[in-house]
Amino acid sequence: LHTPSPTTMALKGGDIEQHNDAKSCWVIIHVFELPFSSFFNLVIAKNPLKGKAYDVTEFLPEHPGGSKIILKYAVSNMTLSGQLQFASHSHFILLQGKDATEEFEPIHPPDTLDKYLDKSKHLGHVDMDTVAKEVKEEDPEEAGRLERVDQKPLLSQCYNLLDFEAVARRVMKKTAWGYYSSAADDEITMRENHSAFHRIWFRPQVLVDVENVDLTTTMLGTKCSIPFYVTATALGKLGHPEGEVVLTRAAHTHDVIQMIPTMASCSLDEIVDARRGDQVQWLQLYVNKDREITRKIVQHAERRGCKGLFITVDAPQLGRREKDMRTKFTDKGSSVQSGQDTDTSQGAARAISSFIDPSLSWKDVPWFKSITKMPVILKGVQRVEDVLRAVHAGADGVVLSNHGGRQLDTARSGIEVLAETMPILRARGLQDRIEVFVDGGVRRATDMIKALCLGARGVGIGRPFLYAMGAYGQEGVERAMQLLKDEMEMDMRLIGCASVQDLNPSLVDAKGLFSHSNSTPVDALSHSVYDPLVPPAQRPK
Ligand code: 173
Repeated sequence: LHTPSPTTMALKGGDIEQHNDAKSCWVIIHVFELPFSSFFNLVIAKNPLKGKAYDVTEFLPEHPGGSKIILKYAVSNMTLSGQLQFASHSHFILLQGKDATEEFEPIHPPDTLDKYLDKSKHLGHVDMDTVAKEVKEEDPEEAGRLERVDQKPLLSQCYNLLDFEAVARRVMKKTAWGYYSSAADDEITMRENHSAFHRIWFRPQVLVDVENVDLTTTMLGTKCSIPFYVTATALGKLGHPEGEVVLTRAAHTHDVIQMIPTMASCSLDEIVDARRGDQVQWLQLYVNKDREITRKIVQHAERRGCKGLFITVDAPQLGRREKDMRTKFTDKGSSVQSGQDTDTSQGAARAISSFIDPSLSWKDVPWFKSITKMPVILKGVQRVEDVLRAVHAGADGVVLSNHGGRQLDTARSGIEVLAETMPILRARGLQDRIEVFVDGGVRRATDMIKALCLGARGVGIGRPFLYAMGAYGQEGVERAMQLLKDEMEMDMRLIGCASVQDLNPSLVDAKGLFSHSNSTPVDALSHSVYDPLVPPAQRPK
């Protein structure tokens, strides 16, 4: 078996097939462009795919999803698409066979393999006509889903952000819904995030001239049309074949800021390239155990124009999301490498999160400040003590967040932490030293306004835009944003404020916010497992 020179040889499928075990494993990666607004299966049928082969033998043991899954595809002759990403020891690869596209493309931005796999492992192009075709298995649930897609409500029938969630639940692929909608353990924090807003009541002021209402504000020095930003959410291509760039385009339409996730399906460059005009983006950062990788990501993002660095600090380990675990990426028991476990049991996110450094600590904050001029914001702060620490560590901001309820279940809502934080910052004269953001559970403009009244600069919104994107694409996201603007304009009039600067704590009653004794969500899990005593139909005589 020879190693062909990358430049001169077009490999044949047969060449690759021989390298199908842990001793020598070659894979074929398809690189192809997705035409605008097509779906995977159509795209694959229409576009002749171009293959590139890689030798991933040495990488097998490092693959966060286990080596078995790679070998499975190597053996079954399916093509793989991979991408090395920010994993432990420099990279991870994921695969994309013809029928694995939907499962694996979301996890692998298109530039990763070329970027991170040593050039000597790039074997060259493959003549795809010589590669055996894999017959796609029928997914028994797909027909039903397509029917629901056909029957989904008109976009104009969606009147609020929760409507998109209801539609998305019916029309999204199960893996996408499982991954996006899941949260940690009993999902109590996720529900609390939204219901906490219901424990805040307005104290509107009357007889204020609100003919013209100004919703604009600035966040980290950037002017934007309304005080929310699209927060970072991973794996955008699970919900839409084009992924995060759809959010970029909608954010441009509405002049709102987008936070780019480390774990995007699109590459950072693709998301940056999708920017128009003076549109502003921030970078959300997962810190790699290998700080050189992190430094490269940060400095690359800065060179490409990102205007803020949001370091996620609430995820030294990813929370258990059981819904996601149940709709995990399946490696249906191939046994090509006996003795080596494939850890696909933990759901989409956990399988690919092993690169995150659990040793990240306050000691690291100065280093981040030293490698970038972007403002540094800590995302996922959950108590006032840590807000104060962030100020003293020189952070430019914090996001009071519990990661959409996806990390520590029964952690408090961001809005509650905000109400705890701001009076103390004010008492110490620190309120202008940092910008305070909140995310989690924002579904209505009233939620956003409450956060602003309590002192937030802006709020992050994540899932609702994914649902809007999954259900209706870019138009859906744009409508979701428009609905928030419409709601906010009306709410501002009704509370008696003509501009965002006028929002202040006297306009809300948040006394009940700290009470955790009511509104505990029904513990659905234990309810449905518990079999109550059923009285006999007829009492024995
Ligand atoms: O919440 C998440 O799912 C998340 O943040 C994540 C982290 C690492 C990989 C994928 C997703």
